[in-house]
Amino acid sequence: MVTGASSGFGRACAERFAQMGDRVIIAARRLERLEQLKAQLEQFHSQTKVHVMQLDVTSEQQIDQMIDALPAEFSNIDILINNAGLALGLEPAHQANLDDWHTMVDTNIKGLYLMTRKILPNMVERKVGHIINIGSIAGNYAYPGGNAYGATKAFVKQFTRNLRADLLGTQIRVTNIEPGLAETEFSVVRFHGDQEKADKVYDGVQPLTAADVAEAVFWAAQQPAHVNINSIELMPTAQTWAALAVDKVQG
Ligand code: NDP
Ligand code: 8X3
Repeated sequence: MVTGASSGFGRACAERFAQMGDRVIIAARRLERLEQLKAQLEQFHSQTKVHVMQLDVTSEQQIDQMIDALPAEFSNIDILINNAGLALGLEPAHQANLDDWHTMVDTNIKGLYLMTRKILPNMVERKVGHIINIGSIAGNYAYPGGNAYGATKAFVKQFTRNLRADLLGTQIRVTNIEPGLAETEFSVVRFHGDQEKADKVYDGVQPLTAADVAEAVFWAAQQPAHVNINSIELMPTAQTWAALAVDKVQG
C-alpha cells in the first residue's frame, strides 16, 4: 500500500512494485489521477492488480472505514509505504503561516501514525510486514525556513526507530527513507501553486528523480527477511552541506 500515490515518489513506488506483478493499493485524495494510474499500472505485468483508495490520511474515520472495507485479496498488507506528505512555505518561523504548520503536522505526523497504527496489528498477527516511511534530510539537518516541516520529518525518523524497538520479535521490519532535493510536485505545493518559484529550486541542478527514491524503497523491501534496513539517506550529487551560519558583529 502506497499513500500519496497520485504524484511524485508515491506514484513511482506504485510503478516499481507494479512492474513486479504485485498487488498494489494506491491511496491519495485526487481520485481521477488514481484511476488513470491504475489503468497504467495494470499494463505493466499480467499479474498486477490495483486497488484505488480515495483517502485523506489526516482523517482517522476515513482510514478506519477504508482499510476495514478492503476486498479480501488486498486486506493483508505486506508493505505499507507511508509517503503522503508535504511542505508548506519557506518563511522564517516568526512569519510562517500557522495553518501551514497545522496541515504539515496533521499530514506528515498524524497521517503517518494513524496509517501505521491501523495496519500494524494485522502485520504483527501474521508476522509479516514492512513499514517504509518517507522521511527527509530535513529531519536530519536544520535549514532556514525548514522549521515545522523539518520537525515533522524528525518525528518520522524517531517514530521509525521507536517502532523497531517495539516490534522486536515480531518479524516486522521498519525503514526510514531520507531523500534530499528531488523534483516532484513538492515545491509547487510548498509555494502554494507558484510554478515559476518551484522551477527555480531545480534550476541548474540535477536533482533526484522520483524513480531514484522509488528504487531505494524497492531495494529496502527486497532484502531478505532477516535484514532490516533502518534508514537510507540519499541526496543528489549536486547537493551537500554548507558551513554553519554565524551572525558577526559589524564594524
Ligand atoms: P508530491 O507533491 O509530488 O506528492 C505528494 C503526495 O502526497 C501526493 O500524491 C498527494 O496526493 C499526497 N498527499 C498530500 N496530502 C495528503 C493527504 N492529506 N492525504 C493523502 N495524500 C496526501 O511530493 P513528493 O512525492 O516529493 O513527496 C512525497 C513525500 O516525500 C512527502 O512526505 C515529502 O515530504 C517527502 N520528501 C520529498 C522530497 C522532495 O524533495 N521532493 C525530499 C524528501 C522527502 P493528493 O494531493 O492527491 O492527496
Ligand atoms: C524535502 C527536502 O531539503 O527541501 O524534504 O527539505 S528539503
